[in-house]
Amino acid sequence: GHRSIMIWFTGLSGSGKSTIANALQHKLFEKNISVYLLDGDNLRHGINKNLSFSAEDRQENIRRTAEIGKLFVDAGTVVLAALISPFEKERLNARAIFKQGEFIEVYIKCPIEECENRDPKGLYKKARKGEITHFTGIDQPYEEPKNPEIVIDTNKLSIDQSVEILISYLFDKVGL
Ligand code: GGZ
Repeated sequence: GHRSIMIWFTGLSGSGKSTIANALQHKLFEKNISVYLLDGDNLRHGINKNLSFSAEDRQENIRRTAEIGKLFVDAGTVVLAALISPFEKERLNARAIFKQGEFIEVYIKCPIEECENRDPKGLYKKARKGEITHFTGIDQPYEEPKNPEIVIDTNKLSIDQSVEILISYLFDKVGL
């Protein structure tokens, strides 16, 4: 057996949350760890499809994802959650659902200029043109985490390097 924990990724759109969470999921899977990825963008097609990008609905998005994650953790799974989760208060509420040491916040840090350069889905371009509103970093805030367990700077680190940092932390510090 192994410990079950929530690893919560926060960061701007295009910062690399989903990519890194996916790569980490595969690495853990290879090590025979029971792991499940809750990706904000995917959940918004199913259980969270009634939610918009208003501050209120993001709050509910974060709450539901944390509660679902808690169920998986109780069932013995390592859960990876990849959500922009832009508000510190809501991230702290998510953390509070879990036991001490069970919630690991990973800040996927990347300057907005770089995220906007990457713009993999063309969303920043649309937001600049006003075609989509309430876009994080453009016309809605992103509050940087104050006390994340880990900060990963994707402007400086490759995906492989980022995953290595996470794997070391999980096995050496968390004792997964
Ligand atoms: C932010 C938006 C928006 C707006 C659509 N603001 O980078 P992506 O495309 O693939 O992932 C983003 C996703 C954000 O959903 P989350 O559930 O992670 O957000 S939150 O935690 O704040 O509730 C982005 C896309 O949806 N997207 N419109 N206006 N991101």
